[in-house]
Amino acid sequence: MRGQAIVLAINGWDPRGWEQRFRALAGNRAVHVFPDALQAADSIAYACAWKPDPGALAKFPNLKAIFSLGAGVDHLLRDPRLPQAPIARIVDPGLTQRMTEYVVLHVLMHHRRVRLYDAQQRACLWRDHDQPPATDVSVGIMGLGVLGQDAIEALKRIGFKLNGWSRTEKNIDGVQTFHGAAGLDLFLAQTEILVVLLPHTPETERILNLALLRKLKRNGALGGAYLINAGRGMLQVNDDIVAALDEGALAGASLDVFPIEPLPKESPLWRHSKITITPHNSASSVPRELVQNVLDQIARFERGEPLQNVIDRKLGY
Ligand code: NDP
Ligand code: OXD
Repeated sequence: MRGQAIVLAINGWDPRGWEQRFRALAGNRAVHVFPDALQAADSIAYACAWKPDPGALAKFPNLKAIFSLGAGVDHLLRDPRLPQAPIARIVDPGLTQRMTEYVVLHVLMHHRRVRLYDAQQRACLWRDHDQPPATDVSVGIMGLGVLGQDAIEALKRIGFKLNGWSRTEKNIDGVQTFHGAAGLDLFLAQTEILVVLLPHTPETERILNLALLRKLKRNGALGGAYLINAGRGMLQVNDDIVAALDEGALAGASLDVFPIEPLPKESPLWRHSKITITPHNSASSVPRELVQNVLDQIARFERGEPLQNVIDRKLGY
């Protein structure tokens, strides 16, 4: 007997690797790709999606669950016709490890002034600069979920002073934690390197604006404040980041995500000397790692066990 079918609805990534991997591992379960899948619409029970076209998933009347192929779900929730099936997101050790690598890389890049030494190398300039120890430098993580907490463990090992901010109260060993609107200013005032690992929700949209960036600690051991955003582009106001860099509220920024992706060629962010850009790949979703994760979820669901990592639609993450 054929298992209940899957539809892959993927935009913005090459779907071929996902299709091959799902077909290789799905056993007797049919795997269809949107929009061809519409011919078999009634047989589809599971949607595995990344940035599906708005309204696409509503065309499958028997959907039982929706799987985001990434950790974030904002790409699904923006669809006003999204079916009411439960939505599970990716939580996976490989993806988490990638994000922690990115965070450690960029925190150390700012901490050890790599961009400055790059510029000096281009000018054949041999000049040493004061280097505070990590134990004197405060890193603040916005978003203390799966990714934020894993990054914290790696940063802790290096010795940074750690602050964290989340929606609800948290207690994390070795971390000074803050939460909610009431805790935000105090968190920022004690943060020199701000690492953003928040989801995009109505509450977090445009949170990284000039007023917020001006509240970061500029007179700490590093002598300036730095921003690392690997959460979502819709959290940041591009013009405000440039303004913060130009007026000195920020000394540097690493940006992996942007309100419009790919980042348009004419954006001044590309050419700003204090900005480091990566193409939304701090923790890419990799079919060879993640397809089995989703198929395990489906197997669990069909055994009558609860899905894992189901998001709260009202909260938006
Ligand atoms: P989680 O859901 O595990 O954690 C989200 C964290 O954000 C929680 O600590 C939550 O607080 C906090 N948060 C949510 N809303 C608010 C708010 N209004 N105010 C303060 N804190 C808030 O998510 P993950 O850690 O797995 O992933 C985080 C995000 O990283 C994803 O949503 C995605 O956008 C992004 N991401 C980016 C990738 C990339 O390649 N650039 C790859 C993977 C993910 P609380 O704990 O109180 O609920
Ligand atoms: C994700 C992403 O949410 O890659 O996983 O952005």
